Amino acid sequence: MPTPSQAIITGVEVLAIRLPMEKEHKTASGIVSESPLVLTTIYTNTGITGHSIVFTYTPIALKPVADLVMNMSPLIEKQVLAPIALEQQLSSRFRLLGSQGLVGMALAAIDMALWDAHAKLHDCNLVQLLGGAQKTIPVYGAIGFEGEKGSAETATQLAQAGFRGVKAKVGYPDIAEELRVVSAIRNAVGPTIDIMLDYNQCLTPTEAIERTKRFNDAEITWIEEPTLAHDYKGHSIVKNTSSIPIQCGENWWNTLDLQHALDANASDFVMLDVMKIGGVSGWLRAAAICASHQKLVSTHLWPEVSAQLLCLTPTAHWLEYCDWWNPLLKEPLQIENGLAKVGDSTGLGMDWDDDVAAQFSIN
Ligand code: SMN
Ligand code: MG
Repeated sequence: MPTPSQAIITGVEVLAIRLPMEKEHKTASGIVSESPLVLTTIYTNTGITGHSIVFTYTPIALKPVADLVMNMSPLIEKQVLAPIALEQQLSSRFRLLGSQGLVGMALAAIDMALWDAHAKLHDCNLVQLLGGAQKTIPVYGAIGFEGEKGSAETATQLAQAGFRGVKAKVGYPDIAEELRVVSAIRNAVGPTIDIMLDYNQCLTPTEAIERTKRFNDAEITWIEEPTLAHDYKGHSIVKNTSSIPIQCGENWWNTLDLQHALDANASDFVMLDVMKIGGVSGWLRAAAICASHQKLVSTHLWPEVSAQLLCLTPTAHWLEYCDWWNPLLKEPLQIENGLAKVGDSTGLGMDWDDDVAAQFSIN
């Protein structure tokens, strides 16, 4: 068998699936009612394969992203399995077209599958591969746009399940209702559990300034994406007037968006999305930038690989829990006592059950 440094990529396979969700996720900017997922497998001459999963938010983008990943296959076939080198090669290859949006999703699918194969070749997970160790990572659960009663009920369930925090979708048309939702959540979870609020970009900066003032006594850990994700100046104006920290980042594409947002002083905290930031390679660069700016880093979706990445992130903060893909995964993230526990299995934690994938495949 070839040694890990002699591993050669022999092929790529892609499966597009539409995984149903147990409960739809309502936000101020739309409802997520299913998970359109692209499942990528990278084959090597060692017999080891790499897996990754990317989420396209809407089924409209599912087939195009799957096709893009497949079309990228000739660019990596017959090459040595070296994730960092290949990421640099691919990103220069896409400079003319650009590497955000659907292309960015496909590049992240390739990058994560390469890292998965690389870790498996070394018979370890990503944390072990890169010399990290298990950290204490508090986990919060999500409350959708569910009104006063629904939000309080979900908050109670999350608190009973041991989550250390709860994040509620907000952006209600009536601010009085919004304040009632937040106080119902506080009553439900008690004083020791953190509460975060997520506007999903639905306010203007002026509205955001008005609303954030109203929460001053509510002990809110952060206010997320109050205005458009790429309006860094708008976010910095809100941040400068808010006594509650501002959280942004889930919609930043690649490390240059992060750099521009930090240059504009747009956010107190940073929340990275492993797909949009550029896979594992992009995350590692982003983690270094955040460390040098002393910015606390939380995660967005992908709890399994994100828990591993937080163990490698000097300024690790919170892990966002999301169970949408659990029916597909062989080993969903374990949470003990409200803390994320990185398992002993090899790779990134994205291995799927073939029968479930086949059941929901659109290929
Ligand atoms: C979110 C995630 C996925 C889909 C819609 C909204 C959200 C979050 O903003 O923070 O998890
Ligand atoms: Mg969010």
